Parts: sequence; structure tokens; C-alpha cells
Amino acid sequence: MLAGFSTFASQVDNAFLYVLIISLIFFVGIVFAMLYFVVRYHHKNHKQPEDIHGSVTLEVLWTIIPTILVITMFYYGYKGFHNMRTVPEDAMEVTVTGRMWSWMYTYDNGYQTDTLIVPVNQPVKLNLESADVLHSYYIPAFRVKQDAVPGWNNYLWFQATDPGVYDVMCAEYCGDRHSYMLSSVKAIEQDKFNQWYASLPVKPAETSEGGALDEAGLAKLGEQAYRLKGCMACHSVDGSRLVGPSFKGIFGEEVSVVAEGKEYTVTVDEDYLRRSMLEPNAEKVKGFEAIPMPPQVLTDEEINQLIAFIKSLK
Ligand code: HEC
Ligand SMILES: [Cu+2]
Repeated sequence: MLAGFSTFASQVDNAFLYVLIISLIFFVGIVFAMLYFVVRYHHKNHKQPEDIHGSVTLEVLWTIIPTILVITMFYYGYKGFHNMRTVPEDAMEVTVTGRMWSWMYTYDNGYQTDTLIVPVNQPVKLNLESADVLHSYYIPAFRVKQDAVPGWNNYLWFQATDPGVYDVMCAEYCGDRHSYMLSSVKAIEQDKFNQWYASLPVKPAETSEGGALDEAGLAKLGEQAYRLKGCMACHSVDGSRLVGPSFKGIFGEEVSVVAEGKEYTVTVDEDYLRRSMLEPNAEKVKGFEAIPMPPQVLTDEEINQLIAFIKSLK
């Protein structure tokens, strides 16, 4: 079995093992009883078939024993479930946004990352949100999995026990690039975490020394947003076609679009890019009519940064 690295691991693994061992005992018992009957009641050994009438003792035994076994299984399962749904008071909270096809993490101070960073030996509560369809947040090494449902606040919690980098997956098929939601959670020592957290700018946009950013600075933030906001799942920057058109070299070019069944060309300028981000499905790029771009949650600042980034991709 895959080793576990959270306080839930032994509880989940023991419940699993308990069910597995009982199933194995029954499996072996049933197979042997079957083989025994095949030989014992073979017509050569048992010439004359006979009727068997009920046995109250047997019926009581085979009702009561399995009932007790199933109740103990339920007990272990319920105990674990209850523990997983009861978040400790001192848990650190992080908001997780699932969307086609990436995860984004927002910390209490507003900072956003594409990898979850948590301290070890500290309960962490993840508030799960989805921006579009059903996703499921899954950390196998921590034995936690929970659905992210659009329009509904779900959560999970865990406490990592060992520093390390662990896989995060989406466990609910969510479209073409579902597998792209593979990412990671990094558990680090508490003091290292505190250092990292204290060093964070309040918002990524405040990395420069205030004042207006030049075009190159904006484009750099735009590149961050491109990765963080999940655009890279569908838009390449090297000209290759993913789910959506590549961003490379589109600025200033003509593009054929379809809107309300009519086809026309527009020049890719700042307004067009802004429109494409705010109302992605009002004008569809020709050749991509059938593929919806999910609605994006972007601030004006982020849109300006993304536009600068797309402009810089010659
Ligand atoms: C799930 C896939 C997906 C994601 C994620 C996505 N897009 Fe799109 N995008 C598309 C598709 C498909 C199209 C083409 C159809 C259309 O125009 O609606 C498109 C079109 C565009 C266009 C027009 C491009 C052109 O060549 O004219 C822009 C600009 C754009 N997206 C920006 C973004 C930005 C910025 C993000 C991230 C914040 C993003 N998209 C995230 C799928 C996606
Ligand atoms: Cu998903």
C-alpha cells in the first residue's frame, strides 16, 4: 500500500485493512466449502439426492455474525468520516479554486499560488470552490478526497506529518484535459513556512515598488497570471494548438470570428482581447466555434497584465 503522510493515514489504512482481512477470510472459507461440497455431494459419493429441511441454529448464526461484522465495519468507517468532517479550531485556512483545468490556491493574505504550500504538524482546512464544473480534490498520500462543486462551499482538512512534495489530482472527470490537473502540495517545517508566509507580498501585483509599472513589468505579471489563472491549460505561447488558439503572435493580426452565426474578421487589439476575456463566448474564434471557453474570474488589473503579456509574445 502507498505510504501515508497525514494523521488520517493510519485510520484510513486500518479501516481498509480490516475490511480486506474479513473479506479474505470469507473468500477462503467460501472457496473451501464450495470445493468440499463438490466432492462430498458428487453423484459418485452421494448416489441418492435428499431434501434438507431448515436449521434454525444455522439461520440465526449466519444472520447475526455477518450483521455484527458489518456493524463493526460501519463503526470504523463512521469514526474516520466523523474525524474528517470535524475541523480543529486552530486550522489554517486556504481557498482552493478548481477550474478547467488547474487548481489555484488563495491564502488568507490574498496571495495566490498554483502549488499548495502548508506547514507540517498543523491542521489545514481547504475551502473548495469550483469556477465551472464538478472537480474533486484528491491527495492520495494524505488519504483525503472531496468534491469541488460549482455554487456550493465544500471543504476538507488534513494535518501533514512529514515534509515532502505530494501529488494532487482531480478525481472527477472534467473534460479533455482533466489529467492536466495533476499538481502538488508541498509540506514544509513550520518555521520555514512562517518565513515564507511573512515574506509574501500581499498581492502578486505589488511585487514592484509601487508606482506605475512599465510594459515589461506588466507583461511579467501577465505571465504569472497566465499560469496562475489557468489560461495555460488551453492556450499555448509557442504557436501550438491546444484546446483554444495559441497566444503567440496574435496581437495586431486579423482573426476570423463567428458571432450569432455571422462570420467576419477583426483586428486583435486591446479591446478585442479584453472582450475575449470578459465575454469569451460572444465572439468565437473560427475553427474553435464548438469549444466553449469557460468564464474567467479576472480583475481589471489582471486583464491589463494579461493583455501586456499577449502583446509581448511576438
Ligand atoms: C478550458 C479552456 C480555456 C481556458 C482555461 C481559457 N481559455 Fe481562452 N479560449 C478558449 C477557447 C476554446 C477559445 C476559442 C473560442 C472562443 O473564442 O471563445 C478561447 C479564446 C480566447 C481568446 C481569443 C483568442 C484569439 O486568438 O482571438 C483570448 C484572448 C483568450 N481566450 C484569453 C484567455 C485567458 C486570458 C485565459 C485565462 C485567464 C483563458 N483564455 C483561459 C479556451 C480557454
Ligand atoms: Cu477537474
